[in-house]
Formats: sequence, structure tokens, C-alpha cells
Amino acid sequence: MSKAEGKLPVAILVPGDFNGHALGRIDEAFKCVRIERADPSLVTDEIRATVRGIASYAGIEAAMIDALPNLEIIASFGVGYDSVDAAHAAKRGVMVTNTPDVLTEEVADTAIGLLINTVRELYAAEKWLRDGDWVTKGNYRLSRLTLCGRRVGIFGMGRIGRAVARRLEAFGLPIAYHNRRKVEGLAYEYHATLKGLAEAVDTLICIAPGGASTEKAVNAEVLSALGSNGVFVNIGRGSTVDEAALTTALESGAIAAAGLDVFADEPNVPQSLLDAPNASLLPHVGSASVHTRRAMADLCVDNLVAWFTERRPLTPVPETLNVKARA
Ligand code: A2R
Repeated sequence: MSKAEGKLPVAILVPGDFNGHALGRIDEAFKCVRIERADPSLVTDEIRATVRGIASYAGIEAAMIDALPNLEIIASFGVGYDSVDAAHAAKRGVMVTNTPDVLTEEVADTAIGLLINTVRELYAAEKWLRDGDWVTKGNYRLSRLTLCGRRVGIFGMGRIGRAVARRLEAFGLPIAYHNRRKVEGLAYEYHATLKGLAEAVDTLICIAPGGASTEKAVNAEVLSALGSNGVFVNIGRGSTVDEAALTTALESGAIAAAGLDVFADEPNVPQSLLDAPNASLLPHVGSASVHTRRAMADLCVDNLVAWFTERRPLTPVPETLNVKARA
């Protein structure tokens, strides 16, 4: 059977940039339709009439869902799906899937790397060597901060939070956490409020989802509670942090340092953070290895294949758990 014969008679819309491996698989299994971005004004009559699925990195808003009357499923690439209006999708009977678990260990590894880089200044130390300063000026300065003796708080003790905690146990560091609900059977100290967690620790790692319930949750009060020896690491979503308050806290010494992989308006990073010598900044690379992005791509496409062949999703998001495939 040729590849064309193995195709399902289903049009899948891919707005904007997308993972190459996922695109190849969509093209093999479906009719792949590309548009520049997820914008209802780019939806032609043909797209409106034929598209039954979306595969996307980007946000899918309510208006885009409404522009596609035959839409059945949005396969979102990544575990965080705060940019997809899943509540609206549920109302419209549209399934939303994400790609949990397959990126958990990679993101946890990145979190630990970012934490160590933030306290031990590894990037600046390497730059010292590469710039020839070791030869001309001598040893790189002693790092002001250390990981030794830190107490770590995890904001968002879910799949990734637990993978980060498991790694930190091996460092011998005490761990506490804040979620909306205590996780039964988990031995780490629970704090019912984020401020309470920040008061109890000196190192706060955020791996909570984005969205309205976490919007700017890490604010001036929380940062001040973390204290002047405090280190803040964000590997979750930029929207969870009040970036202006974070900049002020870094400048004033209200906290000691921050390590950030995510920002409120990516790829734009505020100049004030770029200028902060005590901030370690990464361009949202938490899950960004060839290995893990391929696994995410496969899960994203496997959700589409399962939906259109077996009429079931593999990894539905909680908001659309009750959405059923149309007859
Ligand atoms: O609050 P709970 O009990 O639902 O626990 C979840 C917690 N969480 C929150 N904690 C405090 N305040 C909130 N408003 C809030 N919303 C959610 O975050 C849960 O323990 C954790 C999320 O864990 P998972 O759903 O297992 O997600 P996973 O795979 O660990 O990924 C987390 C995030 C993604 O949403 C992306 O933004 C990022 O990592 O890549």
C-alpha cells in the first residue's frame, strides 16, 4: 500500500511553525493543511468545510474554535495548554489533548541545571575562561551563593514537580511544596499558601501551569517572604510571575538570584531582566532536546490517530474528559 492509500480522509490544520517530525507524520496519515497562524481571518471556505482536527504549538482561542464548525479535536504540543481555550472547546464538544509524561524527566533535568547555574554562576565562569580572563586576570571569583544547606520549595508538585523533588532528595536538601490540594501519600511538607511556602524555604522552584489561577502568583510579597538569600527558579510559565516585582526584588536584594527558562511575553525578555547580573536566563528550553521533542511529537500525532481511528483520545486534558467523539 502506498503512503497516499494509507491516509485517513481527514483534514488536519497546522497553524504556524510546527515540529518537523510531527508534520511528517501528519502528512503521512492525514491531509495536512497549513496556515500562517491560528487566526479566524485566514480560515477559507474550504478549511471551514473540511478541517476536523488541529495540531498546534500555538494558542487556539475561542474565535478560532468557532470558525471551524467540523472541528473535533485540538492536539496541543506540550504539557502546558494554557494558551488553548479548553473550557470553550469543551462547551463546543471539541476534545483537547496535550503531551504529558514524555517530557517530565527532561524538564526536571533542566530545572536542576538551571538551579545550579543560578547559584554557582557556571555560565559567567565559563565566559571568564573563554574570554581569556583566567589567564590575564586569574581565578574566577568565588560564587556568593551555594546549593549546600538550602531548603527547597516546589510550587506545583505534579508530575514534573515530583521529578524535580526526587532529584533534589539525592542532593540531601529538605523539600516542601504548595499545590491547591495536599498530595496524599507524599512525605514532603505541604503549605496551603504560596506565601507560607516561601516563608518556610530559601529556594523556590515554580513548575505550576499558566492560566488565570496562577497569574502573577509569584509577586512582591512572595519574593519578600523568600528572603535576601532567596533563589527563585521558574521552569513552568512566565505568566505565573510578576516580572516587574521580580526585577525590583533582584535589584534591591530582596532576593539573591533568579533562574528563568520562561517569560511572560516570549521571546521578548524585559531589558531589566537582561541587565540583572543575578539572573540566569534560558530561552524556554525545558523540554528542548531532539529525543524529548520527538516523543512529544509522536504523542501529539498519536492522539489524532487514536481519535480518528478508534474514536478516543490518549491524553485528554481534564476540561474535555467528558467530550465524546461524534457519531
Ligand atoms: O493545585 P493542584 O492540587 O491541582 O496541583 C497542581 C498544581 N497547580 C497549582 N498549585 C497551586 N495553585 C494553582 N492555582 C495551581 N494550579 C495547578 O500544579 C499540580 O500539582 C501541578 C501541575 O502538575 P501536573 O498537572 O502534573 O503538570 P506537569 O506535567 O507537572 O506540568 C506542569 C507545567 C505545565 O502546565 C507547563 O506549564 C509546564 O509545566 O511545562
